[in-house]
Amino acid sequence: MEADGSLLRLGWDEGIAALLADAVAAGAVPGRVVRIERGACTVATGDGDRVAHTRTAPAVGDWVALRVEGDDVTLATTAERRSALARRDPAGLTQVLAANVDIVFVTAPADRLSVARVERETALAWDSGARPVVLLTKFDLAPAGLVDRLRDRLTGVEVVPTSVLTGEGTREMAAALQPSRTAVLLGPSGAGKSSLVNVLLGSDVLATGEVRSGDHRGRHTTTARQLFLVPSGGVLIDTPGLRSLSLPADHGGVAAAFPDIEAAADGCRFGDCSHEHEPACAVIAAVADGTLDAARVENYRKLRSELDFEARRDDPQTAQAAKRVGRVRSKAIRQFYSER
Ligand SMILES: Nc1nc2c(ncn2[C@@H]2O[C@H](COP(=O)(O)OP(=O)(O)OP(=O)(O)O)[C@@H](O)[C@H]2O)c(=O)[nH]1
Ligand SMILES: [Mg+2]
Ligand SMILES: [Zn+2]
Repeated sequence: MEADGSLLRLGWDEGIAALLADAVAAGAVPGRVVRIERGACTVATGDGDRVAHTRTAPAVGDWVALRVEGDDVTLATTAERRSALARRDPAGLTQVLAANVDIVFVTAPADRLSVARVERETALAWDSGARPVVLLTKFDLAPAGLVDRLRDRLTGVEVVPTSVLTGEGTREMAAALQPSRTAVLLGPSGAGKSSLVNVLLGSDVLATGEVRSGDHRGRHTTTARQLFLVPSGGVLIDTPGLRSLSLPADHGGVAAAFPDIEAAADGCRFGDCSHEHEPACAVIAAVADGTLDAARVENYRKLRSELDFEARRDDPQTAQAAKRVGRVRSKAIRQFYSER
C-alpha cells in the first residue's frame, strides 16, 4: 500500500503496512492513536484526525485501521504491538502507557532526584522492548557532581542532562528521534516532561505546572497520554506523572537494568540466591569489597521480590513450586554450614 507523507512522519513502515494489509484491503483507513479519552480515541490518519468509538481500549501509539461509515467511525483492527510500555496499576491490572515505542526517555528531575525510581523506570523501559535513555532534567538546578553520581550508579544506560532554560540536551533528544522513531516520556510529576515536549515542538502546546515550593513535588498537571509529531522528525508521547509504577511481569527488564548485579550473581553458590543471607553469595561479597553499590543492590532485591510476589499472585502453582525450591535451598544451606 502507498502510504502518504503524514503516515510516514508518524512512523509508518512496511511492517505496519503488512499487519494492517487485510483491513486496509477491506476498505478500512489506517492511522495511529494519538490520544485516548473515555470510550473514544483520536486517530491521526493520512486524511487528518478522526475520533473513533471503541469498546476495547487501544493505547496511545497503537497502529489501527478505522471503519468509516459516514460520520460513524469505529475501530476495525489494532495491529500487533512491537513494544509496549506497561505498568501494573494500583488495582493490579496491566495498563499499557504507550505502544510501539523505540525509546523511553526516563526523566529524573535534578532538583528532586530519586535514583531508585530511575532504576525502576529503567527496568520498566527495558521490559517494554524499547531502549531507555535517562534524562537528568532541570540540569540548571543540579548540584555539582550529580550527573557523575547518577552515571556511576547506573549501568548500561545513557544519561543525558537536559534543561529547558539553557537548551542543554534537547538537540540530543531530537537526534535520537530521527528519522521517524517514537519516544515516550516517563517520570514523576513535575520532572519537566511536558516542558521538554514544548521545546521539541517549538511551541507551548502543553500546559506545564509549577512544582510545590516545599518538597518540589509536581501537581499532576498532565492528565492525558498524548502523541505529537516533532517538526525535526520523530514522534514524542507525553504521559502524566504516575505515583505508582509496579512492574507488571518479568520480561527481563530487571536483569537488563542491573547487568552488573546479574553478572556478579553468576558467582553465587546457589542458583536461586536471594543475596540476603546465603553463604558464598558473590553479590554480598561485591558489596562488601565496594564493587557494587549497597543501595543499588537493595533496590534490585526489592524489584526482584516484587516480581516474585506478583508472579505468585498471578499463578499460585508457581508459588507452590517456589516454596518447594525454598525448602530445598534452606536444606542446602544447612548442609553447606554443617560441612564446614
Ligand atoms: N529550572 C527549570 N525548571 C523546569 C525545567 N523544566 C521544567 N521546569 C519547571 O518544572 C515545572 C514542572 O514542569 P512540567 O513540564 O509541567 O512537568 P511534567 O513532568 O510534565 O509534570 P506532570 O505533567 O505533572 O507529570 C514547571 O514549573 C516547569 O517550568 C528546567 O529545565 N529547568
Ligand atoms: Mg506534564
Ligand atoms: Zn547471592
